[in-house]
Amino acid sequence: MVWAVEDPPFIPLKWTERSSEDMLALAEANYAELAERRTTRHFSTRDVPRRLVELAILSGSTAPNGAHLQPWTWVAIRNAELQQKIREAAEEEERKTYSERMPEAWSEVLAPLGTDAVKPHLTDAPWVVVLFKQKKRQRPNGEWGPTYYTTESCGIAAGMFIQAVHNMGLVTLTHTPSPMGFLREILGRPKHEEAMLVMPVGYPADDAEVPDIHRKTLDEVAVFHDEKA
Ligand code: IYR
Repeated sequence: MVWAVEDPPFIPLKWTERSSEDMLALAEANYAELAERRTTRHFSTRDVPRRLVELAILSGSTAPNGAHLQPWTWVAIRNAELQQKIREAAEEEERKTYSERMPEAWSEVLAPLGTDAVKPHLTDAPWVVVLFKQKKRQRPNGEWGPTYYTTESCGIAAGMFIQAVHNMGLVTLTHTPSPMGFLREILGRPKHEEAMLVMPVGYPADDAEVPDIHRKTLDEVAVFHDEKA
């Protein structure tokens, strides 16, 4: 059976033209807001309403993605027991990573970030959101097929989630315990889902700090071939 739609339904794009002044002002304001975002490892235990986390997940899920398969599952956890379990498992892996698995080329670039195997954010933050990428999908005929550009899709979704969290006045941290197989087990996810990012969400601790590091300049990150106009 062929499921391709011969003549898929299209609807008009909703789009409103903005003045050049408005565009520039919005672009500047958006950049200024994003430039203030920092990743901190120091979370307050202060609670965050569930609706805010739902809105961050919905925002992340607006991401463009491969074949519109939306290949993500967000597991949002506000449960002390589960968070403790995840922390213990993550720290066990991280202790091995930091003491045995991490080559010097890696540890030398992590040194300025002050990371180590101790992960208090996993139990301090009121919420921990784990993003799973769905490597397969069930076809209408019941067979399993691949998803496409799965990592790219979930990476974009994570970026939009992070932006949403920042924009609502909270903080998050992209934590990547490695390997992360334990998350599928603890959270009871199916085999075709693979944990990709662990993102505690909450208020920063009163004494939260961030490393004194700086972003590359536009010239360092971009190349323009700007000869048309
Ligand atoms: N996964 C470890 C190590 C780590 C790796 C990178 I690359 C970072 O930018 C930060 C940490 C951890 O989460 O500590």
